[in-house]
Amino acid sequence: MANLARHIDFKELGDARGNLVVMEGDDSIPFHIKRIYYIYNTEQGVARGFHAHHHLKQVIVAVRGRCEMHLDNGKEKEIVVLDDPCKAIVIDTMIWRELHHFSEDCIILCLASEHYDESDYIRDYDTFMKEVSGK
Ligand code: T46
Repeated sequence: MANLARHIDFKELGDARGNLVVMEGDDSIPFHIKRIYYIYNTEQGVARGFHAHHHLKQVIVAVRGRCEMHLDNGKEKEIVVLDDPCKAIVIDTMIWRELHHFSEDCIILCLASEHYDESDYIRDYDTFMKEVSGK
């Protein structure tokens, strides 16, 4: 089986009032967090992503609902289901990612190692394949 994403299990600090999960930069998150964004209200049937990053690393977690993350390093492919607010994945550099099958209530939280930089994106799959295979 491919292992394109590292998995992080967060401790759920729940009590009688409800649940609480902590993510700390340079600790349970394996980099200094420079940016946080979240994706929600994704229309049914819509897929997102379809790119890779040269330098960006991200931790991604479905804090509500469910979606599928399709990962590809140019040699192997893997599908990871995100459906647990206590379980995140770390996506390294040069991994093609697509997000599919969002549930209506899905909220995806993304912690990023870099500020937003469009020039870090590889949005064309053929270009990604050439770069990742060193051609
Ligand atoms: C990723 C997946 C999981 C910004 O201006 N700043 C930002 O920090 C981000 C993330 C996006 N944008 C702009 C760029 C586009 O005009 O917001 C628009 C939507 O972004 P994009 O089409 O890249 O969204 P997704 O959901 O396809 O991809 C995003 C992240 O860009 C990407 O790094 O891994 O979520």
